[in-house]
This record gives sequence, structure tokens and C-alpha cells, in this order.
Amino acid sequence: MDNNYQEMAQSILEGDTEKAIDLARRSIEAKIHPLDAISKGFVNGINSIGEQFGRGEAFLPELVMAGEAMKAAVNVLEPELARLGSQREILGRVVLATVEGDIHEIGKSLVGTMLNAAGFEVHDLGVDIPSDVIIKKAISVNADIIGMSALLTTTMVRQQEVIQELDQEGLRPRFKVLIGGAPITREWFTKINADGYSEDAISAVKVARQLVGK
Ligand code: B1M
Repeated sequence: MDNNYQEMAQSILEGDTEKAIDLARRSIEAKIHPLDAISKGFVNGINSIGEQFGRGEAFLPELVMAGEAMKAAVNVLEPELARLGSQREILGRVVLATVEGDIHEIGKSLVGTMLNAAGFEVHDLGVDIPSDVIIKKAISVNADIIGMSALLTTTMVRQQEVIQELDQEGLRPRFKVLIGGAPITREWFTKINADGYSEDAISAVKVARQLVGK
């Protein structure tokens, strides 16, 4: 089992999309829980390439290839994840986006899949989404929660921008704001006066349930 997880991490590190897809498919056949495949296997690969990139030991093309392999593996696992968690009751509506200027989508999509599997109706707007588009969508679908992901220290301010715009337009009491992403800390959450914050997709579901009182 540990070898499987190591192979998964290695496939991401090498940016080998075909291998990552193959390992993801085989993990489903072997009845490995998709969340284990992601968190004990593939994520270790993306984290190590991220660390190497941060130290200047890996370069952008390698980061891009690793990101593509990771996305492909998660795409294979997501339907299984949704199937295993699917419930009927609608717990609430979530408008979800990666903020403007930020194209990191893997973690945000994973959060969307988990929320969906737990019973939330998720409107995933995608990546690089301006604040006003997020707010307009939240109004139009009468969302309970606005969920925002930010992976860059330069884009996390967009989460604050949305909260400020909601305040200015008198809309703040209408929506609970849930934030996340690698650079997001409890201090940031407190500073910008968000309603919920989580470090991973599993706790995002717990926090979202608390936010809608379910
Ligand atoms: Co980028 N990147 N990247 N990148 N990238 C980081 C974030 C970085 C930390 C790498 C590093 O230097 N060590 C660094 C940011 C540094 C900083 O801001 N301090 C960085 C950089 C610098 C950049 C570029 C600027 C590089 C460049 O062009 N010079 C560029 C920016 C582009 C842009 O957005 N404008 C860039 C580009 C890219 C790729 C496109 C190549 C690729 C993304 C591919 C894609 O998404 N389709 C990429 C990748 C893959 C990464 C790393 C390696 C991995 C991110 C990831 O997918 N993690 C990342 C380093 C790292 O974080 N280890 C890095 C796996 C994913 C499952 O985790 O996204 O954290 P994560 O999501 C988690 C939690 O954070 C949480 O739950 C998720 C699931 O457990 N969560 C939420 C996330 N959103 C949430 C929302 C919630 C709740 C929880 O509520 C709504």
C-alpha cells in the first residue's frame, strides 16, 4: 500500500500525466478510498515539487507539468469521491471561486467536490474570478455561502475585497463567507472578518455545515 502511495507521489513529481491517471484508476479498482489516494499519495508529489520550486531547485515548466498530472489524477478520482459521499438532502447553496489574479484550481475544485458530495449545491465559477462576478452570482442563486480560494500571498487580499464590497453594498448579513488556500491563516481569517476558514477539503465541509447550522 505504501509503495502505491509513493508511486502516486512520484508520478506527480515527474509530471507524468499518463502514469498518474493509470495509478488513480488502479487505486479505484483496488478500493483505495479516493481521499487516501489524494492525501497520502498524489498530494505529497505536488507538495514536494512546490517546495523544490520555492527553493529554486525546480522551474516553472516542471511546476506546470506536475500541476497538470495532479489535475488529471484528481479528475479521475472526483466522480468516485462524489459517488461515495453522495447524499440527497440539500444542505445549502455555495458559490465557489478562486479569486481574481489566481489560476490555482486543484484545491478549490476538491473543496467543491467534497461540498457537493456532502449535499451542498455548488456553483463553481472557476479560477481568476473578479469580486463583483462572485457577488453577482451569489445574489442570483441566493447563495448561503460564498467560498473563496486563494493560493498566492498577492491574491489573498481579494478575499478581503469581496467582504468589503459586501459590507459597502449592505449585503454582508446575507452571506456566510468561507475562505481557504495554502497561505490562509487563522490570523488572516480573523483580520478580514470572514465567517469560516479551513485548511483542507474535509474540514471545509465541517465548517460549511456549521455555517448553515446543519
Ligand atoms: Co503555483 N504557486 N504558481 N502553480 N503552485 C504555489 C501556490 C507556491 C506556494 C509554490 C512555491 O513557490 N513554493 C507559490 C506561491 C508563493 C506565494 O504566493 N507566497 C506559487 C507561485 C509563485 C506560482 C506562480 C506565480 C509561478 C510563476 O508564474 N512564476 C504562478 C501563479 C499563476 C497565477 O495564479 N496567477 C503559479 C502557477 C502554478 C501552476 C499553473 C503551474 C500550477 C497550478 C495548476 C492548477 O491549479 N491547474 C501551480 C501549482 C500546482 C502550485 C503548487 C505546487 C500546488 C498547488 C496545489 O494544487 N496543491 C503550490 C505549492 C503548494 O501549495 N504546495 C504552488 C494541491 C491542492 C490539493 O492543495 O490548493 O492548497 P491546495 O488546496 C487545499 C487547501 O489549501 C484547502 O483545501 C484544499 C484541499 O485540501 N483549500 C480550501 C483550498 N481552497 C480552499 C477553499 C476553502 C477551504 C479550503 O473554502 C472556500
